[in-house]
Amino acid sequence: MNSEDKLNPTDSMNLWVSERSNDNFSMAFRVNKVLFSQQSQFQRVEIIDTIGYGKMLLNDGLVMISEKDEWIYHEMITHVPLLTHKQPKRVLVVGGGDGGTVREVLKHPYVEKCVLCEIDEVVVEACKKHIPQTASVLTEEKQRLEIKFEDAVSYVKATSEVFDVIIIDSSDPVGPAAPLFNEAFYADCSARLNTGGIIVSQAESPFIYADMQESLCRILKKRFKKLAIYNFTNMTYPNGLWSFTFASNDTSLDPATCFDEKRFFSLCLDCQYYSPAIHRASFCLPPFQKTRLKAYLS
Ligand code: SPD
Repeated sequence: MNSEDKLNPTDSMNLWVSERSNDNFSMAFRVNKVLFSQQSQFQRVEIIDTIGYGKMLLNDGLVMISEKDEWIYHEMITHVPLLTHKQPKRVLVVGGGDGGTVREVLKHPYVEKCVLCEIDEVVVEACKKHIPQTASVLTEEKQRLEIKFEDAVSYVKATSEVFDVIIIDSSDPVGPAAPLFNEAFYADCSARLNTGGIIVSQAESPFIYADMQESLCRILKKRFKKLAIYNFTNMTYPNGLWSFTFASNDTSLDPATCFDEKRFFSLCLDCQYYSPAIHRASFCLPPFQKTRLKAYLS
C-alpha cells in the first residue's frame, strides 16, 4: 500500500459538527478529532479539530472560534476601539477566555493593564492546552495581564477599577452569557469607564439575530450618548455578516473617521483583516440594517 492508498480516518467516519441557528438553517464542519469535551460548572466546553477550519472552540454547541478565521473577529473587536481612543492604558475584556482578544490588545504597547474577566476557567485551560494560536498569550504574558475567573456581572458591580476601553467578547445571549446583554450590566459597565471611555460589544448577526441586535442598541442608547455599530464578514459564524456595537459618552468621537491611522502604521500591527480602510468601511451599514437601527444610532 503506498501513502496515497492509506485510509484517511475521516473518510470512514464522515463525522460532522453542526451549529443550528433555527429550524431552517444550520452550519456544519467536518470533524477530524474531538480533542476536549467537558461539562464545566457553566456549560459544555468542546474543542474539535476540523478538517477545513482547524481547531474550534464550542460552548454548549455554539461555535466560539475557529483557527481559520478567529483573527478577523479579534482584530475588529480590538483595534477599532483601541485606535479610536486617544490613549487607552487600561482595558477590560469580558468573556474572551480563548485569549484572542487579549492577544490583540497587548499588541498596543501603551496598554499598561489588561484585565480578562472570564467566568469559566475550563475554557481558558482547554484553550491554553489545545489552541495556542489564541491562548498562548494567556500563559506567556506575566506583566500586563490579570486574569479573573469571575462572573463579569458581579465583577463590574463590585470593582472600583476604571478602564479606558471595555470589550464585551461574549458568547451568544443564552446560558452564562445571557446577563451580558442586560441593561443592568451596561449600567455598571458605564460606571467603570473613564471619561472618554469606549465600550465595544459583540452584537450577533444583522441577518439572523436582528431582534437581539436591536435590543442591545436600545439598551446601550439609554446609557451612552454616542452609539454606532460596525460590521465584519467571516467564515465561521452563521450567515457571514456579524456586528459589534461601539458606545461612548464622548459625543465628539466619530469612530468611523476619528481614529489614529498614524498610530496603526507606527505600531506595525500585524493585521490580516483590520486596516484603516476596513475600519472606515465597517461603519457603512447596509440599508436594511441602518433602517432598522436608525432610532438608536448617533
Ligand atoms: N456565535 C458566536 C458569537 C461570537 C462569540 N464570541 C466569540 C469569542 C471569541 N473570543
